Amino acid sequence: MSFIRKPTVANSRLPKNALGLTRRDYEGGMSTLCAGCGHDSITAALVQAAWELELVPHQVAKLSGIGCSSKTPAYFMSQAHGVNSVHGRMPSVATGAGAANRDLVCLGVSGDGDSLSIGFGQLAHAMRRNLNMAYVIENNGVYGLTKGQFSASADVGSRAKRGETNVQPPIDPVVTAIALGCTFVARSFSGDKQQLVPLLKAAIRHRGFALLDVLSPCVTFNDHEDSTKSYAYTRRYYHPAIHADFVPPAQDIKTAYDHGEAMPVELHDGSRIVLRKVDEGFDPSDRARTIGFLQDAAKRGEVVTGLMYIQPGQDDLHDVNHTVPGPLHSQPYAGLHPGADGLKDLQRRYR
Ligand SMILES: Cc1ncc(C[n+]2csc(CCOP(=O)(O)OP(=O)(O)O)c2C)c(N)n1
Ligand code: SF4
Repeated sequence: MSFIRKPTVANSRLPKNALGLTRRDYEGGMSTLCAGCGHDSITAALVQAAWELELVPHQVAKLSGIGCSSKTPAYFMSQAHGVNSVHGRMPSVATGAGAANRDLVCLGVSGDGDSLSIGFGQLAHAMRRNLNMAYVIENNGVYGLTKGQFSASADVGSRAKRGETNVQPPIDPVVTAIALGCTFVARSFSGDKQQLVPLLKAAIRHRGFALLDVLSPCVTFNDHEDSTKSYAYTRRYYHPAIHADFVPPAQDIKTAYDHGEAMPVELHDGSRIVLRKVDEGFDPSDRARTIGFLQDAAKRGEVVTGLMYIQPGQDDLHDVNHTVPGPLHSQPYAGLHPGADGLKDLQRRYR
């Protein structure tokens, strides 16, 4: 993983969170991505979200596959655990980490190529199992690292930098995730930190699988006028369907949703995501209507953003499988093996 270590310049005036950590403590190495790449803005939002959530660095696992986007974990929370896995295989690595240590905050960052092409099957099964993780797709419509081929999220008619036109219909990760039963589905834009940070915080606090699709323009291969994943296109057709505020449990929650058409959704730790609907009738708890709403908007070429679907309180992978409470490393040794007699019994059953 290529990164340059950041010089440590101490600034005692930086505000500290309840753990005594500053924002700098949530940063990682210097980015080696192209200047202006949307992925770097998402890194900045991740740093802010992690600092504000007071995440304990050694209790966080950052996971990714392969691609420019999958380099992101090197650029934030350098004190956390990090696995840059194989192309498209991050969900199974995350499943192993999450199954072995249920106390870990699993944070996946990947690309549209990594997630929707080679890794599509893995992603679908992680959602189906309601693995407790936040999964961010840094969606630029191309394979950035391998120099700009169309990915599975490129729109029909979208043109590559060299002029060829994409003819394959795209996979929309948001519609797909809602249809697959994912319990938290949101979309945002790398250039909208105000919307992205609360969505990231809610995704991390959601128990179960949280998918966050973030439009993240590739300035080198896909930021020209024929691209529907460029900064100009996204800014023009950007359509927030919902505004989201994240309210941690310690705050006076009531004042945050006193006015207007607001819908507070309580997450398992008592924090809330307060949703203000921009679109009349949009309800992020109505799966079928949300899919119809998104498909109509897609026909108009709109990029709809916000929390698209949420179903809190569902059983996650541990609840469904009745796993032991606590991480495996804290289990008494005797409970981790069957003992000599138990092993003989087991062998007898296979004879
Ligand atoms: C098994 C395998 N196939 C192909 C590659 C080559 N490869 C590396 S990154 C990548 C695409 C990454 O695209 P995306 O996930 O969209 O990320 P981006 O670089 O655009 O952020 C490909 C095809 C690989 N590393 N491994
Ligand atoms: S090639 Fe594209 S995706 Fe990769 S770092 Fe450069 S701008 Fe970002």
